[in-house]
Amino acid sequence: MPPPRRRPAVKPSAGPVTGSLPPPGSLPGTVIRAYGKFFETAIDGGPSLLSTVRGSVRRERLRTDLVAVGDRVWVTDVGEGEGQIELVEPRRSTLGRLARHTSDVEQVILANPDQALFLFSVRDPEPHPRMLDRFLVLAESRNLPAAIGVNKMDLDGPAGSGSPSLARSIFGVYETSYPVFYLCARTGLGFDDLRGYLRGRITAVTGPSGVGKSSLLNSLDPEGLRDVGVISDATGKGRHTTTATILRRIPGDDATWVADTPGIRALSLLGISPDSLDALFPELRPFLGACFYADCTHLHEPGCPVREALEAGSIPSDRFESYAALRRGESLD
Ligand SMILES: Nc1nc2c(ncn2[C@@H]2O[C@H](COP(=O)(O)OP(=O)(O)OP(=O)(O)O)[C@@H](O)[C@H]2O)c(=O)[nH]1
Ligand SMILES: [Mg+2]
Ligand SMILES: [Zn+2]
Repeated sequence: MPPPRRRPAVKPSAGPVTGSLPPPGSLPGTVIRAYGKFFETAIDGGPSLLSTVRGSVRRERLRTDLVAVGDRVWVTDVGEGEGQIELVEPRRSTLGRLARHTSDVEQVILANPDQALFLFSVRDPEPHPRMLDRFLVLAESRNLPAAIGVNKMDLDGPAGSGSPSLARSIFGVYETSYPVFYLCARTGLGFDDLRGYLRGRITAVTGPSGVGKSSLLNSLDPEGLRDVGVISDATGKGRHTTTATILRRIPGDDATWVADTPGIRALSLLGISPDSLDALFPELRPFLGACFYADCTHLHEPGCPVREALEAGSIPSDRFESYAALRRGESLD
C-alpha cells in the first residue's frame, strides 16, 4: 500500500492570490532555480524547499511568466523538503527576452534584478559590441543600472590600430557611461572591483554563450556548483551549457545575489518606441532637446546638435551607428 499523501500543514486559501495577503503560516522566500513545474525556493534565513505552484496562482498569471527565478514568493512548508508556492509578489523589475515562437510573449530571465552585468570576452568568442548596445538599451529602458564585464583578459593582445589592448580598444568607449570591469575568471583579475559592484545587490549576469559567465561566478564562489562548458575548437563558438537561470548567494553575505543565465543572443526590446531611443543612449542625452525639429530623429535633419556633436567627435561613432540602426528599425543581430 502506498504511504498516505502528506497533507499541507496549512489549509490552502481560496480567492485571488497575487497581491493579496500571504496565507497564515506561509514563509517568505526567493525562487533560485526552476525545473519545469518545480521551483527551488530559498526560504529567508532557512532551508531550500522544492516547491510546486498552487492552482490559484497558476490561473492568475500568464503561463510563460507564472513564476520565475528571482521572484519573491510565500511558501507553505509541506514537509520532506517540499513546499507549495501560495503567492507571488509583484515584480519590481524583470530582465527578459522573447520566447522563441511567439513574438509578443516575454520570457523572464530574472525577476527583480537590481542591476545587470553584461559579460563579453576579448576572444573566443569574439566580442559583439552592437549586441552589447542592444543589451544596454534594454537596461536603460527598464531603469536597470548596467555594467560591462570583459572576460578572458588573459587572451588580450595588441589591437590592429596600434593600441596595446584589444579589449580597451573595443570597450574603452563605454567607460564614460558605464562601469567596465576587465576580468579574467582564471586569474581573478578585476575581482576586487567586481565584488564591490556586486555587494548587497541582486545582479543578473548575462551575455553570449561561451564568454565565461559560469566560470566567473564559479571563481567568485568556488563552493557553488555551476556548469562550465568547453569551447568547441572547430567552430570557436561557446558550447551552450547553462540551460536555466540559477540564482546564488555569495557566501558570507546574505544580501548579495548573482544570477548565472543561459547564453543569450538577444534580449527583448519590446515596447521601446523609436522616438524614445535617443534618450536610452547616455552619450546622446546631453545634446537632446535643442534640435530645430521637435521630432528630430538626428539621422538627417538640419539644425541638429546631436549630429553636430557626432561630427565634432563628442559622440562615439560606433554608438551612434547602433542608435541609428535601431532608429531605422534594423535588427542589430
Ligand atoms: N582563457 C580563458 N578562458 C576562459 C575564461 N573564463 C572562462 N573560460 C573558458 O570559456 C569556456 C566557456 O566558459 P563558460 O563559463 O561555460 O561560459 P558561459 O558564458 O557560462 O557559457 P553558456 O553557459 O553557454 O552561456 C570554458 O572553456 C572556460 O574554461 C578566462 O578568463 N580565460
Ligand atoms: Mg554558463
Ligand atoms: Zn536632432
